[in-house]
Amino acid sequence: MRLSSTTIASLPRQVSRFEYDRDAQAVGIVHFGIGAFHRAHQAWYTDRAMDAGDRGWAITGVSLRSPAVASRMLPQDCLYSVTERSSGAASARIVGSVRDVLVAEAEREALAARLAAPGTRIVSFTITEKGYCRATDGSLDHDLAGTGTIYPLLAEGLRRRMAAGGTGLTLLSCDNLAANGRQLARLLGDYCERHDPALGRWIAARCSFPATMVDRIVPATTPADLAGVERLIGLRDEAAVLTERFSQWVIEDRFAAGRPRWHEVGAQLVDDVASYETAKLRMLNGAHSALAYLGLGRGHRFVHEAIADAEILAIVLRIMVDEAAPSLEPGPGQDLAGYAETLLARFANADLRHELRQIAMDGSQKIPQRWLETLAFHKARGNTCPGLLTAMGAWLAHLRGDPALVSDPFAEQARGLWQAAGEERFAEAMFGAQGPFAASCPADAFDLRTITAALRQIGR
Ligand code: CS2
Repeated sequence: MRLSSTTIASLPRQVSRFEYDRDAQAVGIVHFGIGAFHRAHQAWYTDRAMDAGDRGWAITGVSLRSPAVASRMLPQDCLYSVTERSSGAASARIVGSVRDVLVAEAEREALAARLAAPGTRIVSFTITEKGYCRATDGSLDHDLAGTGTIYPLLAEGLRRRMAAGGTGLTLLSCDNLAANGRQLARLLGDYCERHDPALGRWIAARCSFPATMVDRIVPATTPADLAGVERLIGLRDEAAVLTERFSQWVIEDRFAAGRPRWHEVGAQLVDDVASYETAKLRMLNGAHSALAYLGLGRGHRFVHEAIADAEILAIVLRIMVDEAAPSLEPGPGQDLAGYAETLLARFANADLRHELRQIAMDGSQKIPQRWLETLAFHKARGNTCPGLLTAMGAWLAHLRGDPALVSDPFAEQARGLWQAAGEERFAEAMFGAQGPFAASCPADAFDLRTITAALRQIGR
């Protein structure tokens, strides 16, 4: 039997669930990118905030590309379970905050109407790094920012809102970009500048773009996971997500038209998220990408296997503790040594079965904020970063390897650079002063030699 609003009553008592009247909740949030991460994170916080007494923050989820999530969620009345797994134990909660799912291109009209609706007060995003359509220097790539991306869809809906004399709203980026709120404001501003400057002015005057740091490890759900959830909850849930117990959400408290009481269910509302965001990007995500490329290079499949490999552990510790942490300015009460310890324990969670391939995806979009900013910091002070340089070599080995295993919008260009430059000069072609990443951090001769040595060793 499938999970739905009819069958929910038959769930075993140990499966926790919301108690609010779901049908009575108005939609307050439109969320772009209704994938596993959003379902295990922001939608889960919003569900618990409504359960704690807040009202009227139901979510319209938007799929930008495939109708797959809609076809999993709609037959279940958009109900789904979040299962937390650690130390062999699993506990599930049914989440009721998602009201409906729209498939963007097929339902443009409904989406524009929802964005313009007076009840919509927050538009949030988990569209991955590449969803923002940035060129390697970080500017908006106008050729990419067309049909199928957030830009024309937002412009259409917000234009309608503006024309109807509607209020401004909050645009909340929940992706792993440095200063994600500011970047979204800038990129959307650039888009409007070209296509509709009056709308750009309306957005700048009426809307806000708080920065956020989001954190929860959410591996892609597998068929075996779905079978496990079915055993746990007694119902088939095609939209189930599995995650760790840990979860963190730090949000800049600058909302144009109100927000759910997320702070009552564990989110931290602060004046400035920068210190949390940078620590997370450089330490957690930086270590993750290193684990992915070093781990795959050494034949591992999962994060917990890679972190148990002593050689990889040594490099990851170096990156987190000796390279990333000293590049950060901790905020009040932020303990970076403790943070590194917690991260190691989270990476070691074997119940998560987090595939390295999932993290290895889209490296070109991730590496500038995860690695190159740390490298640039140390370079300015005359320090070297052997851990990061080794990881960069591992990334090059990955890009040069079996094309079927490389998923990255930059893959073809990287392959072209590799074919033209050969092993000896591939590092220079990528990270040297003329390379595509020069704006983030041009590597010097020492760096290039170290990266090349790592590439040689890993590629053997
Ligand atoms: C990972 C992140 O796939 C990746 O690149 O590094 O998705 C990571 O699991 C999350 O940011 C954790 O909060």
